[in-house]
Amino acid sequence: MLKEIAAELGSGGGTTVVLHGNADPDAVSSAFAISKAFEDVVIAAPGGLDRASKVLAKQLDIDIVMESLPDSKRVLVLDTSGPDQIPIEFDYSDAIVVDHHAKNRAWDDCRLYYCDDSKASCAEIVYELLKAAGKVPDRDVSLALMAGILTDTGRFKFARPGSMVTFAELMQLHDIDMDEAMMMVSLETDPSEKISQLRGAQRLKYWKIGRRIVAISQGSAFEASVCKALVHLGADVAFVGSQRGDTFRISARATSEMAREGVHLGKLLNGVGSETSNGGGGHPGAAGISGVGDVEAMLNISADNAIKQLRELESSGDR
Ligand SMILES: [Mn+2]
Repeated sequence: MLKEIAAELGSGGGTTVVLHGNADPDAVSSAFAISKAFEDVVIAAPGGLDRASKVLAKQLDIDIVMESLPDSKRVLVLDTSGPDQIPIEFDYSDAIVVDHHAKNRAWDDCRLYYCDDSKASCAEIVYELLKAAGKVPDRDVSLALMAGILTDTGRFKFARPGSMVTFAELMQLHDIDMDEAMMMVSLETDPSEKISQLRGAQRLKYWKIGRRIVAISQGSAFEASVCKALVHLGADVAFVGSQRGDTFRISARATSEMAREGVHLGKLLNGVGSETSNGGGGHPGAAGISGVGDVEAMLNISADNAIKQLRELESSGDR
């Protein structure tokens, strides 16, 4: 079907590429590749771009229409799992949809629906589409597609063999180094966020349980980001909280190794929440709790619970 889509895009008359809301680098790079490979293509992101995409679009000079859909002969929807991901009304019965998320019946009525959910990114499919059209991506397009693959695979953490093969081919095509591709997707942290991280480190308290370290800290903002910073510094489990009036908010993070060993911060904070009649929960490695109370007391209760769990893990590991 990619050959058919390539032929259609190459048949003239103009194409509007439509992207999902808060479009990510995978969506933007896929659209950019199409716009360079075929004539008369306009990229529309009616739901705006995310922060990484804004940087990418600026670096590579990608023109994107934000508000309405321009009038074109055909519409190509990229990287969008369903019509509800596009925050404007439009008639998609005549649209071509190319996606890599789980197949969605909501797209059944469109003209052509190509969905390859074995691909980790839309960029990989678009690269195949370019090949089907006999087009070779230029250096900028290659860099963009690499950025798309990097973001959608969580920098290869969730990559599949195909992602690596495509990425390697793109690297070779124009002699692009890994660090240049990485640069495309590394965002500068806001100075105020950096300061919160530094302050968090300054106010840090920690406990050592066997080989593991539990850390807590208090701040006024960016709790989740400070948590991640503390884990980078060496904590295996970190809780960071802030107080606003009589309410508090706590973020928690654990290394993926801790989560694999059985630590579940979501359950832990849920327990802390029911102990103190507050709401807490989340995932094994990332969780949060908020409510009325004293943040310092809540941080200590959370740390106590984590320390207990780690002691249990230690002793079961000894056996
Ligand atoms: Mn994607």
